[in-house]
Amino acid sequence: MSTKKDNFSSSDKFFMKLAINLARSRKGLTGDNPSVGCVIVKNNNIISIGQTGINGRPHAETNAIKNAFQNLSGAKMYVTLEPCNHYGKTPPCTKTIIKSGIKEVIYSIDDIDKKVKGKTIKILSRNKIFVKKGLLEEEVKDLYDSYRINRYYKVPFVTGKIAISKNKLIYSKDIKKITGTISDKLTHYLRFKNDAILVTSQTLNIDNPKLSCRLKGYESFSPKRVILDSKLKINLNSYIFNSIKKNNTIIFYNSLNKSKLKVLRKKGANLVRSKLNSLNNFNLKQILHKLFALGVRNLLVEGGDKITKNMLKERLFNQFYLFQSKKKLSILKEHCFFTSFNILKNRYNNDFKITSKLANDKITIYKK
Ligand code: AOF
Ligand code: ZN
Repeated sequence: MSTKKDNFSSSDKFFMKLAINLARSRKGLTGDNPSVGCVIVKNNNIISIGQTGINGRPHAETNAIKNAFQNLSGAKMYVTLEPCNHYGKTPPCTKTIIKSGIKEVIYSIDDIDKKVKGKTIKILSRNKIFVKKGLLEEEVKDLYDSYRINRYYKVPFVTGKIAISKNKLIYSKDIKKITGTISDKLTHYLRFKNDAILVTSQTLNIDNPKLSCRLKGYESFSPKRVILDSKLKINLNSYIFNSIKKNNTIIFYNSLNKSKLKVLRKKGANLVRSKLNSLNNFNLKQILHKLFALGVRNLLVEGGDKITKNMLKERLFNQFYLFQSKKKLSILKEHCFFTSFNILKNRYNNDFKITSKLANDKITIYKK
């Protein structure tokens, strides 16, 4: 049945929602390419589904067409993004769709890639395939937030994350954990969904973190480690130093410590010399552009107080996860306060904010 407002039926919405879920579940894992979801329906029954492949290929439509367990002639395809119509690293999906016998395509929004944008309707219509677009646009636009940031600004989509105690501490010596085990799972999920994770050498030397994804079965999706280490202070006994492998660690530095550079190079770290500003800090925007050039599309910053504050001030977070525990930490020991609570609240004052409870912790997601 069609709703008056947008000419799409409730079953159209149902199938597109499924396509959106397929795309969402792979979001962050498709490298350069947007994560697309695709559902193929015949006589109102789902006969196939597809997602963009890990690292971006094959495309969702190709996967769905290949996976179909019935003849596709006369079928209807639902897809979150305009199917591509060009030869990139893979052939055009339009070609595969035309060949398959599918007779109707409903997609949500146009691709922003100039090679593709807006041409698909003409190509498919010319081949007698009926095409409609615009279904669940708002949800799909939100799905492609990182794709837009990547393509328009040539920087990674940046997620910030910090955990604070009831008395707003992010650290107190000898106490490793602030949040509970369920929150940890969310942290590891964020690591799974980002292709790189950034910390400063200060955090690295104090916490000796692993920075890996430790969700069972997803360990191989651990992000690349990015360390901001202007003076090359990284501790050579740290876990991160000892687990450097080719292509898993990028270190930004500004130091002439040749012996340390040699050790790090020998271990396989990707060393990037970068300028400091008058306050002896890196230019964070430059770092983001460099990371993009190195292939990073989704960056998680699990920083300490200073880097978090600087990134907030420069409006570099696209979204921010604040974990608040009910625990109070001791201020009698060496400790560190989170000093950006007000900046965070003010920065996102008029934007999207959602708060939920995870066991004893409160998680607030702020988003532009
Ligand atoms: C689709 N379905 O699942 C995705 C698309 O180099 P290629 O051949 O992989 O093409 C890359 C472009 O394809 C990319 O810039 C984007 O416009 C589109 N992504 N298109 O039909 C998909 N991921
Ligand atoms: Zn395609």
